Amino acid sequence: MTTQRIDAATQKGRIGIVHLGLGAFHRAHQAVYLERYRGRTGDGQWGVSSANLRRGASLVDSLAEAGFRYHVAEYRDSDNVTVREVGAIEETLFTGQSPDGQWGRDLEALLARLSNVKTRIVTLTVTEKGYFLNPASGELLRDDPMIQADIAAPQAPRTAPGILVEALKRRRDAGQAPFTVLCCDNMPDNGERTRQAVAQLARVHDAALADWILERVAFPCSMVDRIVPAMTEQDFAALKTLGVDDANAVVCEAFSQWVVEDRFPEGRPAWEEEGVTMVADVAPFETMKLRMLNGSHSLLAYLGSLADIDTVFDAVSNPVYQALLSAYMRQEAAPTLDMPKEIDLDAYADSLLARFANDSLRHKLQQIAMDGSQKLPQRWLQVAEANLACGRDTACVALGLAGWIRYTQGSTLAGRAFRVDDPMAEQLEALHQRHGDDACALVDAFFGFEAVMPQALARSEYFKQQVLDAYLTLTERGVEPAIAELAAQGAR
Ligand code: NAI
Ligand code: CS2
Repeated sequence: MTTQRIDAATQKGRIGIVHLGLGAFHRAHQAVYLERYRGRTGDGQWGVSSANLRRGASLVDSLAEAGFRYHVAEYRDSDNVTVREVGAIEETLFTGQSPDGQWGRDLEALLARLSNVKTRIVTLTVTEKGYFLNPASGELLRDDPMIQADIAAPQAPRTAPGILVEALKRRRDAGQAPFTVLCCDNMPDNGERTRQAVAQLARVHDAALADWILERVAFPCSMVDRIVPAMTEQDFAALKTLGVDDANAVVCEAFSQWVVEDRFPEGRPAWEEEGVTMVADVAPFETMKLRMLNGSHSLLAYLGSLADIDTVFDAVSNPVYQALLSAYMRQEAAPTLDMPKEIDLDAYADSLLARFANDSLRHKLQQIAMDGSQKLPQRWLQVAEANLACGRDTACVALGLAGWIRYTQGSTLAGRAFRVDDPMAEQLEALHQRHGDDACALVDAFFGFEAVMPQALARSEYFKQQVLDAYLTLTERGVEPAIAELAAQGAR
């Protein structure tokens, strides 16, 4: 085992960035870029205040107790790891619901930090569901209880959009310039979606504020990429063998990529000096990654879970699944992409298969399967829509969608039950309750689920039949025969 140790930069600085969503990815991606930047330049103006708005008070408090320093183990493979101590986070706050039922323990501290003119950038990793947008229409979910609470009490916001509205209101009322909002979640056009969520919520009470936000606040888009699985007991044990006993540590792959739309009117760190790609238009990179990497991840997540497979590594170690990913990436995802000529999508597909085969990451399929209703439109459904419009193949997405439909029943093919972790889990369960014993009616009901299914796909009788055929093969014969059937069709 080759281990490189890198200590955190010594000096603390001034907070210039607030992050919403203190999760594993933030600690392994944005904070690492800032740590490297600060260690190399000594530039102390971009310290981070990180807040958790939901579950996660324990991490907030344990990081504070550790002086806000933690470790990131970047695995090239199981024999080569870099252990980096990160100190870029200089404050942690919790605004979610405490055990006593109260909300907003540190809300005023967060709003004060956001209102401080030294805060010039706000970044977010609150998961795709944290923006409270209808996945198909992009409209704010105004009937969601959390959004309803923010509408009822805008000065005591609970959601990310609500916090941004109140903070921007305070900045405008004080005659101050706004901060730049940089979304780092896996959504297409993520900056614009964040902008829409914030402006739509602001408009409920204050149209002038909504207009000010639309005119004055920059919401650049970004594509983010680093595989950062949720920590397991084995991960912590492996770190201890490296001499790292840190409850706040995260494990990830060595690969990291960040493509950012360069629109920061209030200034930003010189991220490009740390390998971040600053561009005018992120869309091609974002679409490529969401469809090729994340679309492949979701194929493994639902089909592998139904077959009781535990991790990404376990799944791609099976040639049947590897062949499915290769077919999906090269024959269905890649043809829908419009990339700069220097981008080799075949080589990109090969690189993704190699990353998925990293034997040191225990990336649970169940984690990737979470929130499918929020993920599948940009990962698969837009791929199928584009291919149908051009008469190209849609068999892989059809099989994946059949797998997701069966997955939302909440059990593997062998009958092992699990909880479906999705903000729309209740509506999805109701479809199974109503149609579960009639595959045709069930698939029809999912095609009528407008919150997820785009109209153009919902109207395609050909695609619906393809999904039904895949569903019947899957449920009657199993996952690998269904994949084999798809391969056989492709060979015909
Ligand atoms: P995590 O579970 O460690 O952290 C999730 C964070 O989101 C937590 O801070 C949680 O409190 C917050 N959150 C969840 N629901 C929320 C809501 N409704 N409102 C506000 N905050 C909410 O997950 P992780 O690994 O940090 O991933 C978070 C996001 O980062 C992903 O959803 C994805 O968009 C992005 N990402 C993750 C990658 C990974 O490999 N883990 C890679 C690339 C992007
Ligand atoms: C994964 C992503 O959980 C999931 O949905 O597909 O978090 C994936 O690990 C990252 O996008 C990789 O950059």
